[in-house]
Amino acid sequence: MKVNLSLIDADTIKEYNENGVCVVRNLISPEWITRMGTAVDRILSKPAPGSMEYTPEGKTGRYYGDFFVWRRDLDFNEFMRSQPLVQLAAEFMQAEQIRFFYDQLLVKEPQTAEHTPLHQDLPYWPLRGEQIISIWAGFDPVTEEAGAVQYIKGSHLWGKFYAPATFGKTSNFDKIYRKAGLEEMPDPDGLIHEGEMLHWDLAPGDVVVHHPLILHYSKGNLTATGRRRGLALRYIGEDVTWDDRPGTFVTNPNLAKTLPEIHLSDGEPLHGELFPVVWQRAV
Ligand SMILES: O=C(O)CCC(=O)C(=O)O
Repeated sequence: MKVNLSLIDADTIKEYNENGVCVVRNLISPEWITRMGTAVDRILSKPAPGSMEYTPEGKTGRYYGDFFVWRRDLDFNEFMRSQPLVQLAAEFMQAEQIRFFYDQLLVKEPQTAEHTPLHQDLPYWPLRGEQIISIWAGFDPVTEEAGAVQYIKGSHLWGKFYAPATFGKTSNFDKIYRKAGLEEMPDPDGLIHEGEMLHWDLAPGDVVVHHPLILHYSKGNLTATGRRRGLALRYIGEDVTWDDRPGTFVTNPNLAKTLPEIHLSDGEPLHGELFPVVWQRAV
């Protein structure tokens, strides 16, 4: 082990390697939960260019998506750099150095019907490498009825790399993703039906850690009043390089115009202020 385990044990890493996902309880302090709840509401009240409203107009609820929020909000910035999160990423990936790839805010307000489609994350991303991890944190209690993310156990090992699915019909991402020319997922509903699904009820403070190739989705939030404010934090280790293939999410012009120009060539390790180093192994 390069990184000593203090937040998880070797069995948790084994479970993650086999299943592609696992839960870590009680990671985030109540102070951070309160602070981030307020920060999320601030973002929701002032959507920015590049943010997404996935719920069609006139429908109940709200499915809101946003990317790279840390760049415009100090609380998000400090949260993604906070000790338990970066330490957890380092322990799972056994990395020398951790960079932050991006954060993705995924809020489903009560009575939101929209599902998150079944997908793998890596086909959306301009990345190659093994040391890539997502930590999904909720700032409300999360249940299946409120839209807990559900995972097909072990699907990260299927050797599949399916075309990205767009989260919302008007997001403009579909045109981009078609450029990737990847294999379409044959029958998402069938895969969900036949697969062994994993999900957890979460208390604020719990997080779910998932592999970039695991198939996952979520239903709407059908509760009357329970919010589901989730934030997916993506961390990478030193083995990750830039993949310049077409059709990744950063090439969406709506998003690209909110980001600094990216000067990374194919095969290059990530660097620069857009992907900051957030943890370094002590020598
Ligand atoms: O929060 C959701 O509904 C989906 C989350 C997700 O797709 C992710 O974290 O990669």
